[in-house]
Amino acid sequence: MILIRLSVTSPFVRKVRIAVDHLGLANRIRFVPQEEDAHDVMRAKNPLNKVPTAILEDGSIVFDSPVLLEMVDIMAGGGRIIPSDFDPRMKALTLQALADGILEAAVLIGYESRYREPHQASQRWLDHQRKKVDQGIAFAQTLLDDAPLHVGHIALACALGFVDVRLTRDWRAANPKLVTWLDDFARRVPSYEATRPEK
Ligand SMILES: N[C@@H](CCC(=O)N[C@@H](CS)C(=O)NCC(=O)O)C(=O)O
Repeated sequence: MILIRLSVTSPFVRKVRIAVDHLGLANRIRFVPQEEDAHDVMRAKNPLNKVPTAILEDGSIVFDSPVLLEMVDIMAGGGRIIPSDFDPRMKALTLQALADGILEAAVLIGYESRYREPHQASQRWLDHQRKKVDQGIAFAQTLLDDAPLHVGHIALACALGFVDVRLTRDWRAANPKLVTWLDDFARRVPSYEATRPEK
């Protein structure tokens, strides 16, 4: 059994939870709840100290979320959520990279107040990261496709969900196509609602 430390608030872990559910791999991967790893021993296996990190059956460590999505895709036979052909593969991976970039910026905005004293907070730095979030979301709207569910879709849905919960930034008014897309995603992928973190 492969172990992954569960964090109900991490959008990067959410990506993996959705992929595992979609690919029917719940019997091969266990998300370990925080109570079973109160001292964060599993996270510490990753020298970057980040989740998601997986511990394989032989004890080896695999991270980060794009790599784990590749891992579960291969476990499910390959070509399931990462298309095999060049064009659709590049599109899916680029959308995933964009969504992950939005997430990294959003996470850094949160860390500004978590890890720095209020008087140290830099408005210039926060604006720099917010610009990435806003520009990233606007660009994502131009990359939408009708392809079967892939890693780009999963990452984008998790990024928008995280912006809603953590930044309370109104991306909807300027991006109506994305609103429709996300509603449709939530309908098609039941694990999206099931993994929604509380505000
Ligand atoms: N690029 C990584 C990002 C993972 C990440 O930033 N996870 C956050 C939680 S949402 C974390 O563990 N942060 C702790 C830290 O940065 O020290 C991925 O895609 O998995």
